[in-house]
Amino acid sequence: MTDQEYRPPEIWQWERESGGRFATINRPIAGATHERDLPVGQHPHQLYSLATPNGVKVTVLFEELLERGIAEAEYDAWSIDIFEGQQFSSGFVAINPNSKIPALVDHATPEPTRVFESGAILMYLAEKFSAFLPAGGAARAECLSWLFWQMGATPYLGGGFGHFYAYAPSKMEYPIDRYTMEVKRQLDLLDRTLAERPYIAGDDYTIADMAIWPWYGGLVLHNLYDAAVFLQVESYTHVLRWAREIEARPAVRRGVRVNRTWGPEEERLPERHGAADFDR
Ligand SMILES: N[C@@H](CCC(=O)N[C@@H](CS)C(=O)NCC(=O)O)C(=O)O
Repeated sequence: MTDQEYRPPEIWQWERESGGRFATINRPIAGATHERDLPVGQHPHQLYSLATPNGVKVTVLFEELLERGIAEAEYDAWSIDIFEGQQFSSGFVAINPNSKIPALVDHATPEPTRVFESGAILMYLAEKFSAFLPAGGAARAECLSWLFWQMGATPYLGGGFGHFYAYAPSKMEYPIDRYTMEVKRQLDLLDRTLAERPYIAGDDYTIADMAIWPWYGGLVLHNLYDAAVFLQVESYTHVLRWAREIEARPAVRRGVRVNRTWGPEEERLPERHGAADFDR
């Protein structure tokens, strides 16, 4: 039977051998699979993450805060191997019941505060340190609008386009067409916006840029999903300009390395516990 001829059964059954890159970690049930506590370091902020685009958003913000001289933003970053199922440990599920990186625990509060969902973490830290998020009015509304745009839009890029174009065990025209259309619309939206302003929410670099850059910067600069030619990313010139400028920031160059467990040895930093770790 080809994919086009698939007829869903009356009741869906969990087919463990369904194939695809995420077949080993995808499950239809939430909750922990095994007992294991998380390590805790010395800094107020304990981050449990991986250098995927969603993880990089947060490590870039931490490094930007430190770059501004905000020493209270020091953090320990522990890597969670999502392909080994570490997001399903009892310790991780206790801080993120949704079992996805990134997750943060702030030990500087009277009781430890857990924060999950990258957008919530960016907002929590930006509010805590009054940085990279305008204090009020239209500027704050614009920044949060784009932050939440990223959280809602990018699943069409990652879970939709990336999954069917790059990861699915067989290529199907219908979903690839549907998600390519949407991703190109998103890139055009960003391009038109960045034609009129230096940063996504206006004149200032904010957590909206930090949320959007790892995904759409990855597409236009680093051939994410091996799709640069397919999507003709070179045509989005304003996105390219913005992405290159952000990538050149020292804090961003550090942030992308944190919790990176793959790629060239000199770009990896599986755990980060202090500024000196980058020199090793
Ligand atoms: N909306 C979430 C998405 C996080 C997410 O999808 N994380 C992925 C890695 S980029 C993950 O942990 N996947 C593991 C899994 O699905 O089991 C956020 O922005 O924090």
